[in-house]
Amino acid sequence: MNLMKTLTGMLLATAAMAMTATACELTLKSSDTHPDGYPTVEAVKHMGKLLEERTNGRICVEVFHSAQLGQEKDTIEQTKFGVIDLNRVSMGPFNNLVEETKVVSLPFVFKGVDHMHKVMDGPIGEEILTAFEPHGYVGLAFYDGGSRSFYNKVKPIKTVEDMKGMKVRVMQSDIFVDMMTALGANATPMPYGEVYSAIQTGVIDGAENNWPSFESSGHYEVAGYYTLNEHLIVPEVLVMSKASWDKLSAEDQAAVRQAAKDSVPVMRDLWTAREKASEEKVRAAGVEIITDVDKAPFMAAMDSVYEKHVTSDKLKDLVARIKATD
Ligand code: GTR
Repeated sequence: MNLMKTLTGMLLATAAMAMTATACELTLKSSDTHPDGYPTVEAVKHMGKLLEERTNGRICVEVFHSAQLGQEKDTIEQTKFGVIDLNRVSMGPFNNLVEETKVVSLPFVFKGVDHMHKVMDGPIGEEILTAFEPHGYVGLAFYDGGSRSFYNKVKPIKTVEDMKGMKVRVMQSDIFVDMMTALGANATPMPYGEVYSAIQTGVIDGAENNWPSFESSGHYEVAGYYTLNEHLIVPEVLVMSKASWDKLSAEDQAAVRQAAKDSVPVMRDLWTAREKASEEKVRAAGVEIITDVDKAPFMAAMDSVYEKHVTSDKLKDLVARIKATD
């Protein structure tokens, strides 16, 4: 009996020790608007796994997906104050806060996804990551956001003229509002989470996004026309709250940065696969996909957007360097 007691006691003590050894001293709270399984969500989970391994279980990441912590614009504010530690968002909602993010949110600024990768993986990308810091964020890594195209519930859009008078939701950034106005449409800035019912009830006619978001949000169920005009390639960003960052040792900061960087190739593979799967799902659902679009008139209409938003020497220089990257 005594032996049993001693053995049980020993086992319990070992279990408790094992638990202490693996228990996270710090759990970083991370926000994402997308559902579980979405490439960005999985990439941040992967980053967390790497970080946990590399800090011997001291630092962990918990991803709150599906906008559990709020819509992007609100979570960006909460991140500034350290209520949220990590945040994976589009660059769009950062435009009005960090002006350098505007240059990679301009319509048709990238020639394609490969061009975007080249720019974001190089010195311009580094400069943009650094630009977050004075605003209370630490830029950690860029993720893919594919090409964004228009979808709506009214008619197949084939030309710029077809955009006239259409009520289209955009992300909450002045660039996108001006982009729609330049195309003759009525822009409605609105949080992502409100778009489905806004299309369904006819508050708006449509919106614009990439294949995975069009599919995972269910917008394809209420907007039956998708025009592949690919007006935007907006990279996504993973930021950390500067307030949370400052609490870490230099060594742990380096570990966070490295784990974030190492999640990028994983994200890109997941993204490629998801784009294909989402396209298949949307096509199978019977959405009319308009591919015979002449992009030139859409591009030509963007001059006024560049004139209005690319005003400082800093932004002019960045845009010129993006265009010169090949
Ligand atoms: C998605 C992006 C989200 C969000 C959304 C939107 O493509 O991944 O971060 O910005 O678009 O349109 O609001």
